[in-house]
Amino acid sequence: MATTYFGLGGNIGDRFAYLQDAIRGLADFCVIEATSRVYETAPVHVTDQPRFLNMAVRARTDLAPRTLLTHIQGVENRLGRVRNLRWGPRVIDIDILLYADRIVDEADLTVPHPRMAERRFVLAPLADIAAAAILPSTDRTVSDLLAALPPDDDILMMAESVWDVERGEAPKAALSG
Ligand code: A4P
Ligand code: MG
Repeated sequence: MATTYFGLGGNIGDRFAYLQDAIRGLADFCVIEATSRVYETAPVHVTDQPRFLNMAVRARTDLAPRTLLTHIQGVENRLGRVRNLRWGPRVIDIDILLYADRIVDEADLTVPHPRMAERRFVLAPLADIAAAAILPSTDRTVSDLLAALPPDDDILMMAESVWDVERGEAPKAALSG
């Protein structure tokens, strides 16, 4: 089995519930090993849209990267993801950030995720569960990359956890928004 890291984000509807539903969907074909804290982040690229909730997930899987991509797109579609504007509002986006120490460079799949090193909304949650992970083909860890970003205080920690890894379910405590 390979260890993989996912970045999750969404900015429409009950953002906590969509994160939890996404993890539940991932658990159908991955073993969920750890989940990060949840952060509220300012939208990047298309800035005139609601603020996002972002988090990261560590999982183990038997699926090859391309098959994994097909499966995560199935989860996005089941949760009602509509693809219109690139970088626009969405109920859930699931990106493959890292897959073992593999480099994948294909037309519709790039791993490590091509923009992750510049994005606090990716690196801050990822550092919660993978601070020492090294970006393949570099000698930089996730925490090195995070420390190299320009300062930005427009990121809020919103929840310690939205998933009980031991039980494989959302914790009872209510979260919404
Ligand atoms: N694709 C290629 N590599 C990957 C990968 N490693 N993981 C392809 C997942 N998908 C990958 O993605 C478009 C295509 O990327 C897919 O068909 C797949 O073949 P998409 O999810 O359909 O569209 P998208 O998410 O709008 O595009 P993209 O390029 O993935 O956008 P990003 O880079 O994910 O950015 N601001 C904040 N604060 N928080 C966010 O989460 N997200 C975005 C989207 C913009 N601004 C944001 C956030
Ligand atoms: Mg995406």
